[in-house]
Amino acid sequence: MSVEVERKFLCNADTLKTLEEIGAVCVGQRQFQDQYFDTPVFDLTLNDMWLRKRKGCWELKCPTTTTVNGTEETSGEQSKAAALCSRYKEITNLPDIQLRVKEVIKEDVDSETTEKISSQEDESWLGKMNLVCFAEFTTVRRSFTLEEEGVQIDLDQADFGYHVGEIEVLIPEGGDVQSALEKIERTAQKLGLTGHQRVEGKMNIYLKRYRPEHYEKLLSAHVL
Ligand code: V4E
Repeated sequence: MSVEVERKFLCNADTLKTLEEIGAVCVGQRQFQDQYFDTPVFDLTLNDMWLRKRKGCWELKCPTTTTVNGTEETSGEQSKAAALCSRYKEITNLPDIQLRVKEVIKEDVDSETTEKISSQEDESWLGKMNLVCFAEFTTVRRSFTLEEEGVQIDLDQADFGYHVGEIEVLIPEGGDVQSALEKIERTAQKLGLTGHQRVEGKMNIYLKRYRPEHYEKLLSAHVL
């Protein structure tokens, strides 16, 4: 299981030129559709858990407790640079996803649902866990690497008209978060990013625009 440490940034007309100037190498462009699922009362997202289907594969992004310099972090203690970054564990094994989801949702799910149903194609488990799609959009992503830092930089264009960049480092669970944060901070400086505000992700904008009730609930719960 890996942990994704990432910082989002706003792109501008110079972003591509700057990436070239700092030696970032374009490693490709791809397009994917994401479908996000939750219960009608938002059991998953209120716990900051994000279940999605991307390119036919299930993924669950959930919060992770990370340690920096051997000490468990609490939100008030983060450095300014760390506060601009998010950290999520990514689970991609469907039976593990189903178990985790079952732990969180309040529906009474019989054990057969998670024992028997684990094929990527069979989606009947969604209904049994009362999961419905709440967001669906397509992203065109251009990816770059900055080899000297070991970071990936993605430029995303979502089909609902939002453009956002992210600098990301993947580490194993329990891996060196401090080093990942430093790589991201150095890359941000090379890109000339000066803002000290967290930049909104695609989902923030999507929910604000198309699912305002869901968005307000997540804001009130301090998930977004
Ligand atoms: C909304 C959200 C999550 C789902 C979407 O994650 P995100 O990283 O924005 O999507 P994407 O397409 O870039 O995924 P990738 O391909 O990198 O895996 S996961 C966590 N959240 C909440 C959240 C937050 N609280 N703050 C910020 C800045 N971003 C996301």
